[in-house]
Amino acid sequence: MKKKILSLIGTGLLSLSLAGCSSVGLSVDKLMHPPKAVGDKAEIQTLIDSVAGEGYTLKYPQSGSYRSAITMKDIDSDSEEEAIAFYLPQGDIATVHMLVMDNIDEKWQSVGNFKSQSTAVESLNFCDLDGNGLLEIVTSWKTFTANVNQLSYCIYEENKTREVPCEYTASSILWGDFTEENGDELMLLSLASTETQASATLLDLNENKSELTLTGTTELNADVASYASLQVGNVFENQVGAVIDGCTLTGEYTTQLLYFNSYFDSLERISFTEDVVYNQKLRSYPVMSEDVNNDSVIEVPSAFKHKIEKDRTDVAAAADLYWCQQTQSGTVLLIKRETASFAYGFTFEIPKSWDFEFTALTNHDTGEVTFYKWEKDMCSSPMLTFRIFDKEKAESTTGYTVLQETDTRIYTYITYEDTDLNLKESEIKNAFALM
Ligand SMILES: [Ca+2]
Ligand SMILES: [Ca+2]
Ligand SMILES: [Ca+2]
Ligand SMILES: [Ca+2]
Repeated sequence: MKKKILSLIGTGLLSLSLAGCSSVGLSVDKLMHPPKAVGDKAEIQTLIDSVAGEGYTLKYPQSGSYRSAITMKDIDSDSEEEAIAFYLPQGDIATVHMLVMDNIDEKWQSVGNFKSQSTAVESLNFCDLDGNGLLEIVTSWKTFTANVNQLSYCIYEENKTREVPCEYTASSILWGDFTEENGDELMLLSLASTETQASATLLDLNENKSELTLTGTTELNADVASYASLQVGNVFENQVGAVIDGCTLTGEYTTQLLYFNSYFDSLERISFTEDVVYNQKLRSYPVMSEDVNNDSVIEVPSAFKHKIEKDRTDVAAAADLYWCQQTQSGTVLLIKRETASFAYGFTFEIPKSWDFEFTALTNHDTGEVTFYKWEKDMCSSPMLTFRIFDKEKAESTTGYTVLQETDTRIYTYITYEDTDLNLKESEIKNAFALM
């Protein structure tokens, strides 16, 4: 949890605010793929100039992993990169072109030029639907309707790129081997809009590679207004699927788990129906699903506020997180419970030995998060205090045990006598993690 809980913040796309959330595309870790050699770069530029004509504009995909106007990628697995460029010819307003280029016999040349009916590129993606180890190009084009993007699907073979007819639209796309045979499938995710229902659709390529075929489809939660995090991974033991963390119009987060059921030959959504307190449908904290115990199954967080006495204003309740693993049968396994301080950016894993009620309260004036036993609807004895020292203030940490330091803060703790804390120093250190 420590690394990924707010991993999207670095991109500036996700706000800490509980009131609202922004949509994001796929991971943005590979934004730039510039040509390796200056010579190649210049040749590619010359080629685009000659194909696109005078006064064209380069266009940049607006989301996804590839955000350059010119993307370098080895599509056909020959260890040499091909180049893909998007441009709008001069005088046009709604026909962005996708130009595919390859270096054949020491010369960069056009191996496909496709004219869209779009003013902008949403994302450029590569997947392998026929499972031959060579990538296909899936482009998502913006339309005039928000969250409805037109898809195109191209195959590059024998120095030629050809387009396979594709009438599908999607808000976002994912791909992976969801059927666990015959290469990837493409998963189209659509948010509810004036034109579309909230749904997921699984597509594959037919045998003679002439059309995309429907492998499965399922309805999705129509209250989800944007996607906050999309992942492909194990949704329960030995079952790959899609984990969709979404944000509702009212600013709450919710998770949907999808997988392809080979027995019933259908795309299924796991319903969060088991009646246990921590099996939560909506959460107000921006915590995304993540594999928190490294067993390769992705856990879904439920996030609550800790208990606090009525009318208290000197302190605020910290977050109480339950990391849950869903199962095919609908039962839920509790994997880990943590207290999280979003204000100070740390988590503390709750030890199994705490079989009593407790709470964790934050005092922003003193920089402290304190765990108390909770009895008769109120805090009783304090057990453990994390104190976060601001380095700028240069206060003495004497009496506190230091856990970790960042550029601006020193994280420390103290314990109290005669409590049920029941933790050694090493256990406290192990349970503590920065986000
Ligand atoms: Ca290549
Ligand atoms: Ca392929
Ligand atoms: Ca497959
Ligand atoms: Ca896990």
